[in-house]
Amino acid sequence: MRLDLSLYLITDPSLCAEHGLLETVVAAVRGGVTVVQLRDKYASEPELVAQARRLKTALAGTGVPLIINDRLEVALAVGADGLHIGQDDGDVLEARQALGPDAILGLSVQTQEQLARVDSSRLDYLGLGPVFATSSKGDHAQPIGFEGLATLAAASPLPAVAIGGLKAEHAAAVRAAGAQGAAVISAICGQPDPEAAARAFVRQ
Ligand code: TZP
Ligand code: MG
Repeated sequence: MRLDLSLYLITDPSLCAEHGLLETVVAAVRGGVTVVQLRDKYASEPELVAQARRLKTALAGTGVPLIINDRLEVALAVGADGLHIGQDDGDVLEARQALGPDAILGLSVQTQEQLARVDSSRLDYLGLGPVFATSSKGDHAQPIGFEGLATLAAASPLPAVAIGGLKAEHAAAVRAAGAQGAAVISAICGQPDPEAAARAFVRQ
């Protein structure tokens, strides 16, 4: 499965609750989402495994990969397409060895120093940001703006998605800064019409 990072949806349990997690994801994929990441900081392993299984079934045949945030054991239990980890979420080498060579493995990068340490032979993509401050992640790092994004993207050894406070109107600026696409929560989850919200990015 070729990795298309152009519109990367990250789920949030409360923001996606309005229409239901599954319904939100299915609608967003109809609207043009190309990657789905299941992210829930507080769900128990059995809860997350059950959610991941439902999403995996819903995404089967769409060509849209299911990536699990942080929880290697969940990704392994459900045979997810991939895993996304942050700087403090464990070791890239260990994750790669556990997942095998074919899984998608992504890493969040906020600074040049982190970028310089990236083990590109074991990763498939990077998440760069936050571009803007956002209430969707309480403990996010200092926003880097489009200038910081462009600097990181230019130095990135891997394809990258931009993240943090991005809306459909930013899609062109994200690409101009050198990222393959935008990773978003609130611009799609919790919107009155998640399908239309996704489509608005694709049209830009
Ligand atoms: N990592 C950096 S910012 C962020 C994450 C998970 C949240 C992005 O959410 P939103 O609503 O698209 O700003
Ligand atoms: Mg994390």
